[in-house]
Amino acid sequence: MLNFLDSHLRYKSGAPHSLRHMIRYIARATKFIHHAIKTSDLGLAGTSNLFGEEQLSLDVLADRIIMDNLKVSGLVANAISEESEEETVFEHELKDETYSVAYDPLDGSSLVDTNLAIGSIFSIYKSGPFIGKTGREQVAALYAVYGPRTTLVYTTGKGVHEFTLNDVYEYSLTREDIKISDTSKYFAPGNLRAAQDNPKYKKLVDDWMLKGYTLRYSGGMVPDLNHILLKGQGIFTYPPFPPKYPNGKLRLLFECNPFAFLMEMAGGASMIPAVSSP
Ligand code: AFP
Repeated sequence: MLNFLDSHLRYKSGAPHSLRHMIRYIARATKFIHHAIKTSDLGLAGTSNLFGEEQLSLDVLADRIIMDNLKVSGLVANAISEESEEETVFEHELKDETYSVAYDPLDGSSLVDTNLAIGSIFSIYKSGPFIGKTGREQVAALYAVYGPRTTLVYTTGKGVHEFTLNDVYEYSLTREDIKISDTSKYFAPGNLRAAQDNPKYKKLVDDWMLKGYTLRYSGGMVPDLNHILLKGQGIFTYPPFPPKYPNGKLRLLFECNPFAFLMEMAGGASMIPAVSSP
């Protein structure tokens, strides 16, 4: 019985009713996105379907699916998507405890046309303005990976747990209490070209190669970090690359905070530079 997301949330997450309910709506959204990825004919922006109607690109579609689900949950006061970056404040009557949700609807969307794994990332706070919030204030973080299988990994601060979408569209527990060890043999060096201009980064990468670490890098943060989490070891980096990304490319609110929370809850460590993209 505890094998499904609903019951796991209820009996193992330690989360209040309102948060559990909201996570269920997020999981619901990821099922629609899974379906859209499997069935859409790529959905490249500006293309039209058989009936001549313009198609939404997958990232825009994913964004709408998530925003709609957050809205109907009735538990979200405000939400912000990496896709729009305009905060949406929900005006409906909020009765229970409410939340603020920051999300990246389809991270790695540039990989869609080549059929590499992609994902959605969610960072959840007690409701309030996003400005001034720190990652430490998150009450939950989760992500979905759309790969050969669709999986969902969540934490509410009590362990990190993985669920796999089965053929009747239920998330069923595949790994409970995922842990990361202190040692590593994998490295995922994002933005490797920065090593050309950054001697410290070059030294680090050389050191990993000299130690015989195995490279595991797809160019999608979600599957790359998911690999580290599920193998229980690994290092992921994404250093700055001026002038294009003087503070690195990854976004603190949408990508770094939720993954830092998940990694730390699994016993790993995260380091986010003091100055990072908002
Ligand atoms: P997209 O969503 O624009 O494809 O970016 C994905 C991503 O933010 C992250 O998933 C990767 O770690 C990173 O970009 C890779 O970026 P570069 O290929 O530009 O280094």
